[in-house]
Amino acid sequence: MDARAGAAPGGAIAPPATEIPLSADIAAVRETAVAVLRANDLGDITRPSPTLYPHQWLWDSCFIAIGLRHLDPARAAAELLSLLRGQWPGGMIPHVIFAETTDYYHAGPQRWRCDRVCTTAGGVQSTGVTQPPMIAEAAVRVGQAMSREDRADFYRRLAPGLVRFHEWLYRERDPDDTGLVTLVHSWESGMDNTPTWMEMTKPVAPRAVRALRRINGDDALDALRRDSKEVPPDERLTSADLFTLYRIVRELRRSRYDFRTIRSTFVPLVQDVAFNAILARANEHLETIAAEAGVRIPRWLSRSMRRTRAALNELCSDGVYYSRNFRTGELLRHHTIAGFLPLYAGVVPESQVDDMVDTLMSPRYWAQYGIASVPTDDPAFLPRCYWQGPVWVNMNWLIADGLDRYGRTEAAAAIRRNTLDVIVSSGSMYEYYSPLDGSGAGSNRFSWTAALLVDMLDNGARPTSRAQAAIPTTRTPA
Ligand code: 9WN
Repeated sequence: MDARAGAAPGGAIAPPATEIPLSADIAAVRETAVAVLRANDLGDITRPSPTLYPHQWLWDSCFIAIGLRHLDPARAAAELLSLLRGQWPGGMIPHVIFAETTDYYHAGPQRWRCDRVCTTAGGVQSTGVTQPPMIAEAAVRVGQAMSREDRADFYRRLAPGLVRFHEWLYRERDPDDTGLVTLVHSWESGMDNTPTWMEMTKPVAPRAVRALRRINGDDALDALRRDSKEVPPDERLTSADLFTLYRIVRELRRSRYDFRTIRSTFVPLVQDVAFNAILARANEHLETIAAEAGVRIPRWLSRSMRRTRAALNELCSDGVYYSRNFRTGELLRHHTIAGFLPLYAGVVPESQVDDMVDTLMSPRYWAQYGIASVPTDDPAFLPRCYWQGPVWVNMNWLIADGLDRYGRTEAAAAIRRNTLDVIVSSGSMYEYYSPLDGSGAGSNRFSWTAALLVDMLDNGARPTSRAQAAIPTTRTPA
């Protein structure tokens, strides 16, 4: 059942910030956020963080554009249009488009070698997989901040590539017309080491990793990785998991990044619930953008897009949404933040919404600071480890947006307030935060945290006075 009829219309910009003045302290935190965005700006792309992530990431650029629209709508539009530079002739928009920099990234072009094995954008280096299709959402938000003429021009430039991207998603990744697209790597989900994906990848660990695991010697691998120089290793995924992800990239490369070939390999294949929920919402926005730009959506694509909404509800069991193993059809029964994204898609039946909100607001997900990416009572919960427990600002933003459209505006406001509290009391733009004590973790000076903070503040959300009192006097410089 589709609950959209009962949901409030989405996408409108909330009351302008000018209506609710910022206190000096909050204005200073906003300035820190703006400085982070400026420092990470490489021209028409923004890197997610200055050290750990020196290139352009697909969904990062979308969240970044959502914040940048308040500062400079034209620059925000450029951020999204620049994603098309990396679009492959078949339509895929890669998860990372490599910038011309010698800065180190642990999964750089040499791991993918896309140019050598298939036809890519040419002249632009990228990875061979994609990431959650947030472009249409970001484009609509940016469009709202533009004049009618500028928006029409922006949409005309974006729409043809965006339609081709959605065509690729269905043609390449849903060849059986299930309505759900299938992911071939956890990096495509954006939630790299979430327990769901780790359950799927563990069995295909490289032989050496499995051997070391048997003798509890996986720590030996730590010396071989370089992504944990900026961030303590226990805030990132384990070395064993990381080397497994590298192995999967190798296999994808051998398959020339072609789904029909990948299907016959050992690569784990997942119909990821969060990715498909984001796609369902993106499809709605794509229709708006295409109509305004005068670009036709092929009939077959419209049919596939419609199927996604219904298919998402096949992923629900006893009121909980899960991802599904594409090969076996089994639900991957891990409770994680991904299971709440159907609220963002607007596909949760009205009768189920309050139960889901109660779960979100319960101490399982909402400890001191919500929302934990893995429930705090789950054996896999680690408060500062990446996608295995920390609060992520983009997840909170998406869920709050969905709740608004369901008319659960108080819950949405509580999530935004709480998100602002956690950022503001740290005083810095961390990649993620512990739900237990609000301490920042992962990379600092992280762009989407900064951008979404600006977006929430400029749309009128405010932290509590408790958080303002906790603002540190010394902040990490941008
Ligand atoms: C791999 C850039 C990206 C985010 C992902 C996050 C992390 C990359 C990594 O950083 O993943 O794509 O090297 O760890 O998990 O969501 O897009 O910020």
